[in-house]
Amino acid sequence: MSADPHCIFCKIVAGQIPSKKVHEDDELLAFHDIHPWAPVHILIIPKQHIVSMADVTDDHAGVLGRMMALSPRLMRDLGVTNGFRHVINTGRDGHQEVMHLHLHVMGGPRPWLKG
Ligand code: DGP
Repeated sequence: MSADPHCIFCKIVAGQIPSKKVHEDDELLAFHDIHPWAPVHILIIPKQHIVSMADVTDDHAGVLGRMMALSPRLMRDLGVTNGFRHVINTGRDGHQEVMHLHLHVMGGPRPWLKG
């Protein structure tokens, strides 16, 4: 799907809203979450406007795999050495607030890692 002019993350992709980027390539963008739940908390997003996991089909397997595969390198680059956590929220009941698919990657020594 093409960019949604009302989508915050599409605006971040377009450079219309600033972000603390940690990675960018043709397909993906990664940046620090504005409300971190952990000492290191980044979001990895497809540049393409995919609303949520509920919209994912087999055609998205490649981009989803590359989102996951990117995460260990970014965590290493950010100094996370003792493990990290992935979260994808989907839809209203899944606590998704921003309707552009994103992978939360969180690391650092915190009690939340025990939950
Ligand atoms: P979720 O509940 O999974 O949709 O989480 C959305 C996350 O996006 C939340 O942790 C805060 C983050 N977020 C929302 N708006 C912005 C923004 O403008 N910039 C950045 N960097 N993060 C944002």
